Amino acid sequence: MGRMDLRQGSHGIGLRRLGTTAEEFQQDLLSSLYYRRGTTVESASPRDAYEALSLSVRDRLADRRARTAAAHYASNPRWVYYLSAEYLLGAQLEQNLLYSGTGELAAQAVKALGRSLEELEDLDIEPGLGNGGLGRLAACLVDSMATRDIPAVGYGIRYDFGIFRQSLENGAQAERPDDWAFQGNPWEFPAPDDRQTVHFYGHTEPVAGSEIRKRWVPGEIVLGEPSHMLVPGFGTETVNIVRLWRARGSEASFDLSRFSAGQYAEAVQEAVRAENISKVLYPDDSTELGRELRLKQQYFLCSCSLRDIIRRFRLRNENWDDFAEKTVIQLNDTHPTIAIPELMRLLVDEYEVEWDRAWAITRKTFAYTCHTLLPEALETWPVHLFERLLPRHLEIIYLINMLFLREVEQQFPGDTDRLRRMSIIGEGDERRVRMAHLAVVGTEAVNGVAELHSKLLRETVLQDFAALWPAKFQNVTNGVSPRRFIKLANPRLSDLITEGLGDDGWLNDLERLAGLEELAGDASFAERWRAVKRANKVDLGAGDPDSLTDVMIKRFHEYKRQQLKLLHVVTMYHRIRANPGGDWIPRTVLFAGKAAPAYHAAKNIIQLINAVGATIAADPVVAPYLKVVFAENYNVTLAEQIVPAADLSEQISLAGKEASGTGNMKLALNGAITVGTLDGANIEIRARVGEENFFLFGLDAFQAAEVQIAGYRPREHYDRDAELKAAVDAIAAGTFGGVGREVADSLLGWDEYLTLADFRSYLDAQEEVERAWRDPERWTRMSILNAAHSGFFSSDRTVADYAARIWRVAPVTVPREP
Ligand code: OX2
Repeated sequence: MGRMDLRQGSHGIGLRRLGTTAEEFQQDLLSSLYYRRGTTVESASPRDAYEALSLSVRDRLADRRARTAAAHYASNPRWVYYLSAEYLLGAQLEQNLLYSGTGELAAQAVKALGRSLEELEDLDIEPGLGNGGLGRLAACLVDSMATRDIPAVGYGIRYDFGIFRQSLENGAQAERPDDWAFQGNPWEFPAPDDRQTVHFYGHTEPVAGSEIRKRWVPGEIVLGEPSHMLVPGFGTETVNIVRLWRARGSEASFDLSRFSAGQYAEAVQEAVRAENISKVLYPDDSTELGRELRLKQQYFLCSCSLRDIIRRFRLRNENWDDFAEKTVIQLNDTHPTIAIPELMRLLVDEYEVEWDRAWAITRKTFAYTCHTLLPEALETWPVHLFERLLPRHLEIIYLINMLFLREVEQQFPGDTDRLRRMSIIGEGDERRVRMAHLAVVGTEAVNGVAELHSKLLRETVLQDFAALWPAKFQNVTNGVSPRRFIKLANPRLSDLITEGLGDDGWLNDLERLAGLEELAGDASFAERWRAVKRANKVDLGAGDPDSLTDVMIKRFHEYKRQQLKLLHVVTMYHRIRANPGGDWIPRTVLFAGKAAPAYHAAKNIIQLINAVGATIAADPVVAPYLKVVFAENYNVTLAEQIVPAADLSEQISLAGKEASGTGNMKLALNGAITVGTLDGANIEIRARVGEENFFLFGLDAFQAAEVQIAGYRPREHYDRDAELKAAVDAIAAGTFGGVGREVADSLLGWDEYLTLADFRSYLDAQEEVERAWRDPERWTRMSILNAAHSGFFSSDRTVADYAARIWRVAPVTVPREP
């Protein structure tokens, strides 16, 4: 009661204004140190100083957060709820200093504590609650939603352990747990009052007087406790939140009598089982138990979030018919798809809404973003697993499927093959629930993440659905946050751009980078552009700053083809050895990325890269020209260091496999030139920066499919191309170490992603790269034009697209401080 009034400020109690001078900030910092850390200037540890600073910065955003909540409450707007199993938010301190405009004040204030800002920033550990592009996209989108004043909440899981920490042991990937919040997380607000109860297992019972409604008698009850992190907008007052759920055992899960009897492990076993749900990001799913835990996580996220969404809806609304008007729930890939039957269950079983009405509401509420075309990435769950874990949801899915297939049958009478293809239940050796089908059936809009990807979704994987509902399918090309990936990552370039364009308005209106085009021909501007790149390379320290810095930074996966880059490196090595006096261009080839712990082939490639790198480093003939660096533990923070220093951006996936890519955008924005295939968003990058400013090679998606259909024989390429043969032979012979044989066998045996087919074309493109590099004026011009024409790839544009075409939401302006 009081809570609501306070938010509206009707009690007339205003917040004490936080100061804007260095002295006032210093006062706040001291209060944080004394009152919230309970220590003193004399005895403060670096950690104390970091926490006190973070809390003081957080306060400045919390202020705006309170005003945002009040404005949202008052306007009862249509909300966007983003459901995602992953968020890669990146380090928070640097971001929040920027977004709260307190960087200068903070730098001065920490000096008074005898500390430097840089030193404290090093203590700011990023929450690694995601794997790769999908998780970082979620973070960029919430950033841009706040920047565009869209009322939004991002929902996710607060994993105790994020993505593993990667290190190299004898060149091979080793994994250690990422206990990211071990020392606490000053950016998080716990909200135990908003905890939710989640059910698992058990059985269902009929409800007297209803044929449809059921009562679910659960076999396990778990609590979901939320905490939230602030998501400030840039250049605006809005501060949204990301709300993360953590699993806990209920009070009843601790067995006191067993504890008293000395059975300590047994006494807590139920609580441990509950807490395991949010223990790790993507537990290994190579076992049945692992798969069950993943589905449990997914349901946990969806059940908690939906109840929270409904709670929020009911603060200002009563009629269920308004629900879809006030709510749009975006599913980030199939992981949260179980939210669809869960909303049906809540409406039908708990709120007694009639089935057809509930289904109409549900379908209108959800939208689904698909991020892949790889069949193995489209999730399916065994029916028997569902039956055991979520018995009521399986019943609901069956009913949804039956009604859906009836709809198909009406459109395409007698087409049983089509019914079989489209069914939500796949009939094979084992019956499985196809989550992507459920996601298409239960949503109002489905989108891919780049033009080509969306087209291939319509024409291949989801072809039957596109025939049934053509208007449902859309494209929304991905984007990245220019704040994080230029302003924070590359302050030198930001300053130069701001100077060149006259002001920093480009930071939330990125198309304004086009103004750099004029400056591309200005010799002194170009000179400074080059100097920025060089200084960034010196900072990175990966290799000679005058060498061509060639970067491939992304998850390790065979479709992304790090092995193709490796074949190129081995070929350069052979060439230099054969002609040591040649006019070679010095290159630093930098790899970074993690392989899934159970993905043996990808781990082999990592190991081989390091073996090749070591051989080259030890070779006095080759080492002056070629260096291979593997940067360990790739994460957002490391990306922010590498991206500004890159000259060449490797985007060399087999065409038709990379849904979009977003690293490609970050690198182009920072003036790296792409060598790439016609895949994902590369196509759109090339169209914008101009084909003369992009090094294209390889088969296109159509040709790649044709090659596969005609029966691909990698050996034909190997037999025909002496340099390719030499590279593969050297790898196979163990010239660089033990795992070479396995990698070579896979390349010659089946080469699923046509590495050998694209090899020669890739080498030709690399020659073009070297021709351009030999002409520094030309290279710098290309680099400037890449940045100038990458404005489209701001996630602000992506969010504007979603808002206009899928969400149909309007911004809500948050008033400034009175
Ligand atoms: C990734 C895609 O592989 C990548 O191409 C895309 O840029 C990114 O999502 C953001 O859309 N898991 N991660 C992805 O897809 C899946 C599935």
